[in-house]
Amino acid sequence: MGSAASLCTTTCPYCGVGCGVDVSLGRNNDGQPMIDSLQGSPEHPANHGKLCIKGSKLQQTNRLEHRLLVPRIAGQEVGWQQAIEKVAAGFSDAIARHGPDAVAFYVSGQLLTEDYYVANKLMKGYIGSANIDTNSRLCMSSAVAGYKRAFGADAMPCCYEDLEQTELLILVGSNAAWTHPVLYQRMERAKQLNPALKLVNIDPRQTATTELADLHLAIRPGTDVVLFNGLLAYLAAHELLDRDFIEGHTQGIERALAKAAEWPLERVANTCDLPVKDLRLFYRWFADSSSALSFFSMGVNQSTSGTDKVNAIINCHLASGKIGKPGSGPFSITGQPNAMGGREVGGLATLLAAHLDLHSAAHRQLLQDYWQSPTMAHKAGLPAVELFQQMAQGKIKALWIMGTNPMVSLPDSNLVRQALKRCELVVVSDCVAHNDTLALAHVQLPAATWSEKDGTVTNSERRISRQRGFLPPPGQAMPDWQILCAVARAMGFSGFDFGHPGEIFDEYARLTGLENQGRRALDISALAGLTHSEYDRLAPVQWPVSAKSRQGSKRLFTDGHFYTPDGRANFVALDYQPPQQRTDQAFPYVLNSGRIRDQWHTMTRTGQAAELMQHEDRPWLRIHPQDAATLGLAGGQLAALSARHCQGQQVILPVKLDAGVRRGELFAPMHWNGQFASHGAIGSLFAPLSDPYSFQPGLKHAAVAVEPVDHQHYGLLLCRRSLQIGQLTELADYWLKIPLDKGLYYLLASRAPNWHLLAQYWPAEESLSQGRGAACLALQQGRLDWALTDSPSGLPSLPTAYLQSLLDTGVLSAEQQSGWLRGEPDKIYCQGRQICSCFKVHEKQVLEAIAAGQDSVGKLGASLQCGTGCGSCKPELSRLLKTPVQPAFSGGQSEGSLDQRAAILLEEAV
Ligand SMILES: Nc1nc2c(c(=O)[nH]1)N[C@H]1C(S)=C(S)[C@@H](COP(=O)(O)OP(=O)(O)OC[C@H]3O[C@@H](n4cnc5c(=O)[nH]c(N)nc54)[C@H](O)[C@@H]3O)O[C@H]1N2
Ligand SMILES: Nc1nc2c(c(=O)[nH]1)N[C@H]1C(S)=C(S)[C@@H](COP(=O)(O)OP(=O)(O)OC[C@H]3O[C@@H](n4cnc5c(=O)[nH]c(N)nc54)[C@H](O)[C@@H]3O)O[C@H]1N2
Ligand code: SF4
Ligand SMILES: [Mo]
Repeated sequence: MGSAASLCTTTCPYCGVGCGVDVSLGRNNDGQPMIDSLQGSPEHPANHGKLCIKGSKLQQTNRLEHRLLVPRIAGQEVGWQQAIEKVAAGFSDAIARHGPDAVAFYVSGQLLTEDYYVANKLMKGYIGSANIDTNSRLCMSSAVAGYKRAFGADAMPCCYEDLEQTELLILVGSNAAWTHPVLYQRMERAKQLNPALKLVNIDPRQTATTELADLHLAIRPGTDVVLFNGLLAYLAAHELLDRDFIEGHTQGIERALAKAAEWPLERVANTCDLPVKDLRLFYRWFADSSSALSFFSMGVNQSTSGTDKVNAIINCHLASGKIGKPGSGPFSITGQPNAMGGREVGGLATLLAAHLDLHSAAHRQLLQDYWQSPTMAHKAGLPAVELFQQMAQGKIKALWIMGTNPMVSLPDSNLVRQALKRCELVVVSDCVAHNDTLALAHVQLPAATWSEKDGTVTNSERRISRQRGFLPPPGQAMPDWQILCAVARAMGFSGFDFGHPGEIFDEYARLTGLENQGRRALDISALAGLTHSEYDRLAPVQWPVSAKSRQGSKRLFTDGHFYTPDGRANFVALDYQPPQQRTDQAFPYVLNSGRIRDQWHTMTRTGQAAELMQHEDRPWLRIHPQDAATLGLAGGQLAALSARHCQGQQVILPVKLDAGVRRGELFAPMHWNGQFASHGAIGSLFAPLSDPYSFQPGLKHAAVAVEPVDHQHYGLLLCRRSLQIGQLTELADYWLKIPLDKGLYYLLASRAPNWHLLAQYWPAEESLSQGRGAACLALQQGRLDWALTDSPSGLPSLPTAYLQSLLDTGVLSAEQQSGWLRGEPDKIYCQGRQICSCFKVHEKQVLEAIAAGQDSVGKLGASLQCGTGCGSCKPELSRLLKTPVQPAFSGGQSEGSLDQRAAILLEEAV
């Protein structure tokens, strides 16, 4: 495989931890550069050499066969020039006919800062509208709004080192073990080094993150404001306020305290549904610790009271002076790799650019002069949810979506579909050839992606790092900033003649310093004027990077000065607002949603990697065993979910019993979509209701009805190539698609299955079907072409390694054939779920090792290697160590029995 490897350092394109990645490059047999191997950069301050499972599998998700390679108009391949002209003319025409506010960009926290900067400049300074919003609206906007209310700027004060320096780590609405795994491992290490460090986990569910917690507050969803108001009241009642800090650096505490005083301990306990003794313990710990860090994420932000939740947390830090000091502060953890960069350049409908204020005439003029642009947006544009609502009413005529998949990720996806259908011109730039949004695009533009494009991203601790391009973009794919500049020029605008991303960065860096003099938090003017090669070599650095802080800044507010007009931080007086999506008799369950360990969002990349589908191969609906019993649902069975606004349309998911979910609540993953499931996309169930300050939708709290669905016939189809979606719909009522290394399988359910159609889709040389039920095997020259097995009672579960082995084998033996037809996989494959994806260690091996006396995560690692690679599976290993039940595996992999065992195990832990 090629000549001597060269090394390139870049940044992981997944989460906001922002890990450095060292890539060894080689050449393939055609002499083309390719990734030989990759590992975490030991020098990068975010990860010190660590990567989680998603980062370490980046090679597998960078596959050419799924890429969009050529621009398309109405499904037809066209050249770039034609595509650019079409987009430019479409936008110019809509603006000429209906004004600048009739067009919009919907962009992404997964773009690079340079892409984002150009998109924002084009929309605000040239088109003259602020209709540029982003998927960060669904992610970070409550944190932005909360910081601005309290500090006068979107300025996150903390840094990762605080994880090691704090005495009390409070994880609020974060499942960091799965979503920010490298930081979670830092927490684990910090606890090992300092056993006095306490960790509190505030989450309605018991999650992998709870494993590390000294205290789990399984809070009633949506009541975080009450919990933190209660803490503020407790601090005041026990005279634990930091009077010097409050008097010297804040304003408004009296009103905040008056509101908090309405929340004595018992009332908090009642509303949050928490034991008084746990609350008291938490409050005592907060008061007694000389430092405390609130690490918060989507359980806080994605709420119709998300901004208030953020301020309730900040109030407590201000009141106790636990801010601007090592180990202390309200630490908003960003989800996407560059949600921060987007906020910095101002790529949201409610911002201007680079921390300049959209509502200040002086700032608008300053920016217009700087850009020398023909116009300037002067009022807020439409935030994401409202943008699509207005579009559904015909008010948006042209839309350009970049790097996001709103058909899956926005609430009320039926409305999103109507909106896209109503919009006259829908342009989508993406790196993959198919997703649910691309399916509705008039123009599809092939974007270059990670490993092919150059620019910067900012991680959760304000650290700017370079993403570096080291592979040529495939086909005609181009970096987003280049596509944007080409369209801007075709629309007749000057100001978009950038030849290199470093030139964009330079323009942006200068802007942050413009008439700043310490007035705006964001200042990276010391990075202006870099040569291309200095930009290429740029080392990770935390903003501000100004004349005063050339080496960057670890923490903000160390001098107690904030960015409000009087320099004081604001307390915010807060009332409790219950979640807007209320349950009632008809829709009695709260549906919570979020992430699983090995998938990234809408699966366009991670869904391609067979290894990342093994940890959870289907979208489990997690439900408490007693609720399941009431509903007549068994583990593994399918359940149908509906919400009032969905008008009878259902989402259907297989059930997993989980005593770590509260009664009356459900949890489902956000990832599945129309490419992987017929009824698995949950976005339609969430009503488009948003926080009044941040406009962030409440994606953690839908009101739904649940009922069992019995399709009567269930099958697993193993095959070498995909079926068209139309074929699948003919074949069965319900399907899920799961990739394998050289092939795939479908899980099917149907009231009246049409299995016979398979023989028409894929005529076989030889087919065997003397098995149970509809089990059959189609062979080509003795090799498996496709194979079906069925089950009367629920979606089948067969070990992935077994399915893969049937595809990998050449001519199938008589034994293998009859095993399939009897529905009995070879026992060597019946190892249970894969727990460790790095070393492919399965549940049964772990349980056997535990039975043989390996009684710690470390010992399991020493004997099986599990947990010694990326470490993402360590919380699960630690949970298995607590299981009292010994492995009882039969031939197949019965989810029912695994579920029951998991339920027992969780119940014991509760
Ligand atoms: N594996 C993986 N990692 C990811 C991503 C991914 O897709 N996959 N995406 C990245 C992105 S963009 C993001 S934004 C982050 C998200 O990272 P997280 O916020 O950690 O992940 P989520 O699973 O969305 O939600 C976190 C928790 O909020 C809890 N929660 C729900 N309602 C409430 C409530 O009312 N109060 C409290 N206190 N908690 C509540 C949920 O039960 C859930 O466990 O993950 C990033 N990392
Ligand atoms: N129910 C529910 N819904 C949610 C959430 C939830 O917790 N629950 N979480 C919300 C949150 S926090 C987030 S961040 C969103 C995420 O939701 P999305 O942003 O919609 O999800 P992704 O799958 O990350 O979409 C990114 C798209 O960009 C493409 N892409 C990748 N690289 C590039 C590139 O360089 N250029 C371009 N042009 N395209 C590229 C990918 O192929 C993919 O299609 O989902 C939100 N929706
Ligand atoms: S924690 Fe994982 S997904 Fe996040 S940046 Fe690091 S390697 Fe990438
Ligand atoms: Mo996110």
